[in-house]
Amino acid sequence: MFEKILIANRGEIALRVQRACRELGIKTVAVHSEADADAKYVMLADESVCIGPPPSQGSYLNIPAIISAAEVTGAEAIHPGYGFLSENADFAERVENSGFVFIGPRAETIRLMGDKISAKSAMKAAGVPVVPGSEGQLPEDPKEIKKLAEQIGYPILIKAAAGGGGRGMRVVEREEDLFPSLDMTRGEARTAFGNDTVYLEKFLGQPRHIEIQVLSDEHGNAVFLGERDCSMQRRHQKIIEEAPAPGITEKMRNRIGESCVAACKRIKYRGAGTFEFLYENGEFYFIEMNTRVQVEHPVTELITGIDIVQEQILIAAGNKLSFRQKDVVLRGHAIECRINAEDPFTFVPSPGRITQYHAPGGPGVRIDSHIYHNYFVPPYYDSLIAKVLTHGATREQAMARMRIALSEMVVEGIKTNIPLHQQLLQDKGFIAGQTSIHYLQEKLASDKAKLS
Ligand code: MV4
Repeated sequence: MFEKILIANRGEIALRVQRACRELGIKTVAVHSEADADAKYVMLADESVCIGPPPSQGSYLNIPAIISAAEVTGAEAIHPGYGFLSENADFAERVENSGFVFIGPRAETIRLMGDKISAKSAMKAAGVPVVPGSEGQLPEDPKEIKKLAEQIGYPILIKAAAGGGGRGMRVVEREEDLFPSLDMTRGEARTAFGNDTVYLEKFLGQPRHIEIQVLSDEHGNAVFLGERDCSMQRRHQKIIEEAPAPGITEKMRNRIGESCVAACKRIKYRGAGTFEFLYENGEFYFIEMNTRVQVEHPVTELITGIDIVQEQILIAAGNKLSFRQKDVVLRGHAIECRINAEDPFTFVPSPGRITQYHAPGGPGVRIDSHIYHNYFVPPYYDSLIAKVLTHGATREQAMARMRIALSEMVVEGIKTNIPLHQQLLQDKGFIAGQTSIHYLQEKLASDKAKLS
């Protein structure tokens, strides 16, 4: 097992990874920007290294500074958390070439999944159901492209191969818009990603976003840990996640989960991973795979009792998974509310000093947060300040516990989206379950219309 791990991240996930290390008896190195010098996870780490100025480009994205920090502290492995360098194949490669273990998949796997066309074909070949569309790159001949679009059937969605997470997409409703839209999407992709490769998919109008969590070791063992429903989002920022996904039967779960496990084995996946699906009319369609730990991983931890971050570390150290699929039992229901430092209805970021902080507690409540009384939320990074999670025997109990937790939570000095969460926990559609990815946007628009 490793003796010392460097955590190449900040905020709540830096603290989360640190706690996993501590439980495994591993020493931790925090790296931080000048803006995070007084952060809780920096104080609590065994060692800390300042790696650069506040903007991420010079610090949390500064590969040489992070590798130097690992060298001077004698860390053996690097945990990238989520965001920042977590899905950067070049970083993973440089970490390993410098003699450290990257806690995540091999660089080549990250690269495979970073290209959405190659990710999709790998998954399709492994028997994972994918969204119907162009297979591989588009043909050169415009007539062929037109024919392909017709076969897929309008509306279609043009996606950039280097996109993902909602960047580089365009819906095409009618054939006459096909080529202008292709030109625009290619141009934007070239500017944004330096890669203008695009592909086509059938556009799904009202899908839900359901994802499967997997763990896969270097000895050919893989398991799935059920699914999460992440449909409650705005502009590709998830705000509430839950597990299990409402309305998904055990039979459907096992079928899709087993296909993900088969894919892990086929590509020799290493570590924790998430298969993202769109779910519509009773069918799952793969869209992307995330090769990192995700923000919402704790909802899965609450219903499985498995510590996903500890498992990532154990797998990276070369261990075999200590349990099998039959040992994975889903218990009850879990919900996560992402608490952001932002205006609850305009979504404008609200950094600044927290002048009062009281965390909720009680049965079935978990708080993952790095904030504290008098903490200054810096303006340079994303606005997530806490994840409030509740677990209950049923979805109703988890929701009731969430209402109580939100009512107990006090964050003053900055604005937060707690009032939005409180509204959503009273919302008939959300309470009924199975809402689509467009639900929140539509609710916000209709609430606004009612006000005027
Ligand atoms: C789609 C789609 C509809 N049809 N693909 C957006 C993020 C990226 N991960 C994939 N995305 C979508 N792909 C087809 N064929 C709708 C979305 C989408 C979406 C997906 C998941 C979560 C939120 C979303 C919000 C808008 C659009």
